Amino acid sequence: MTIVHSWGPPPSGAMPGTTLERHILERQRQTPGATGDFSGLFQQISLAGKLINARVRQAGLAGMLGLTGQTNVQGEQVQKLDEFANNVMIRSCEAGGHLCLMASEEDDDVIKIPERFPTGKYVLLFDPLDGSSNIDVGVTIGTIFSIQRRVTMGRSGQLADCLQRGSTQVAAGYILYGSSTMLVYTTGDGVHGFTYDPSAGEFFLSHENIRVPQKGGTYSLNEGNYSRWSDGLRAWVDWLKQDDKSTGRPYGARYVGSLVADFHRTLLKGGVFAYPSDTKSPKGKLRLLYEASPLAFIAEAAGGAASDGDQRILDVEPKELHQRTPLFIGSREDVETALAFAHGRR
Ligand code: P6P
Repeated sequence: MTIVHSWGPPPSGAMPGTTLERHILERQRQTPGATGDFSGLFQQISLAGKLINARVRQAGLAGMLGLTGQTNVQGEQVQKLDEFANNVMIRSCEAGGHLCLMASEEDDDVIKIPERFPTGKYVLLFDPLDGSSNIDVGVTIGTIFSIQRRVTMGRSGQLADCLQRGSTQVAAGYILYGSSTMLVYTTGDGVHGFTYDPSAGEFFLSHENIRVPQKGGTYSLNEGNYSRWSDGLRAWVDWLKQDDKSTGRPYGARYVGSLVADFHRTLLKGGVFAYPSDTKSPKGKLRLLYEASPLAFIAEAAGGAASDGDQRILDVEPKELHQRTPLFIGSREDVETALAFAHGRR
């Protein structure tokens, strides 16, 4: 990975760094047959990220903390910022003519494009603000998105356009609202990170061609679920904690409890994040289409791995819009070790 120092506080006349817009347009020019549809959609997602970022940074002042009193399709308490982020993603992307359909963690059903707008060839699936339980305590949260190409015909998209395997994604990314605000994305050819400069109102390329280390030194999962895990999984975590310098153990434990934060650290530093199935969540807790699948697309594009415990996340054939999945993701060697224990091969 090349750390590209984005535009700091420039002396007069300093050339700016590479903005997200310039990066996307340069790739559009290098893509035969590109129509600009993807570039246009990406600009709208970037705008949504800037608007959500501004509100997240002022949540406490803008009366945006706390709950709305409603629950979403997941049965989770909807936070005011969740609702705001969901509306911003929808309003920013619905009118551009690039999408035939959207789907959100916050909406039970697919989100149709209003009749007054043209439709296009892409489908956008997203978790508008993941980690919402952390909003009121100032912990990093994030927006996760996945872009698929439609497979149905007609003006409007259909559920089938959403229920596609992760391996067919056109692009995937996330926006991290942390100590800095970053947008990380891939189209499958390299993973690139952009850091937001609020003084310019732009995302600047700061992490070009991110590669996840083949092996790391941290593990990230909620050990509060230890009693609910399989014997193999417990054996794996117990193994990680043993003192054996030759295999880099004990691993360090890192768990934010916000998927985007835990994944971003794993992507940059290596190691493994897991939210396995357990007796409380037999299908896992995380959602396939707009959490595990986009992050798996990024992990693999960066040289890492992502599995549901039995197969690649990107090979899972989705059956339902909000279906959940177990997830092991990160450094290829660490994910393979976790799977070996989970299957009793270690
Ligand atoms: P637990 C946040 O609510 C979330 O959906 C993910 O962001 C995070 O990885 C996970 O749940 C944390 O779940 O059960 O450890 O609190």
